[in-house]
Amino acid sequence: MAKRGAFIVIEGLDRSGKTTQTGRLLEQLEQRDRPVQLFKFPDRTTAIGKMIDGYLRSQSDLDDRAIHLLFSANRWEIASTITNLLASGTTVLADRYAFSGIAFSASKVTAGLTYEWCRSPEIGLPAPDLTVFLDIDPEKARERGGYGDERYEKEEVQKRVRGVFDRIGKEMGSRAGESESGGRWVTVDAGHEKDIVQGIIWRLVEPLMNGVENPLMRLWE
Ligand code: NYM
Repeated sequence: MAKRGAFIVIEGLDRSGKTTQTGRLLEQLEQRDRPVQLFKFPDRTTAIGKMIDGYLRSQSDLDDRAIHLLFSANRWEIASTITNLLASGTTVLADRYAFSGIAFSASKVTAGLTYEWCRSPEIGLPAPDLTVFLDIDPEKARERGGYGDERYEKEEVQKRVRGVFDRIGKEMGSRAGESESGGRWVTVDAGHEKDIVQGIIWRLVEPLMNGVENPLMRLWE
């Protein structure tokens, strides 16, 4: 039977170099024979994505639970496309995913959303085979030219977000780096030079390039 495509997620704190690294990885993947498709979350082009975009730019205000569910719905509206692409042998690369959804919402101090509540709407999404988390000390990230103007782009928020990502990583990695239904989670120090980070990511991704034999799992199911 033909192997399915691999599902690779790149997560990271703001200013961790995530966009640069995702772009470089996409280029490397495109040089291979296998088809590859990139998804970026939030996908700001859909109707839901436009609401998210307005919220992130502070053009609109939304209830903390409502925006959390919109971020999640923005993944669910693409979930079946991802599943079908993987089945047809396409490698799928995602710039952020459910883990950002949990980390950013659970970090909102005044909202009081629990980790479990934030995770709940993400349960059942297609599970990545590999998640690379680009970790950077928020102080170092700030020195890289400052945060932008969008919501959450502040050092104290990033510190809390980093704490939640750490929790997710520990939970995912609790079975010797291979969680039952969440795939492999690898934290990479994004404080290194760009080329070094790129090399580390490629070594993790390359073994998945010939496709994956095991069936696609669903997150936390
Ligand atoms: N973000 C992203 C969330 O709060 N929840 C989510 O589910 C996702 C996918 O949106 N600061 C936040 C993290 C970022 C912001 O992401 C936009 P980007 O990668 O800067 O476009």
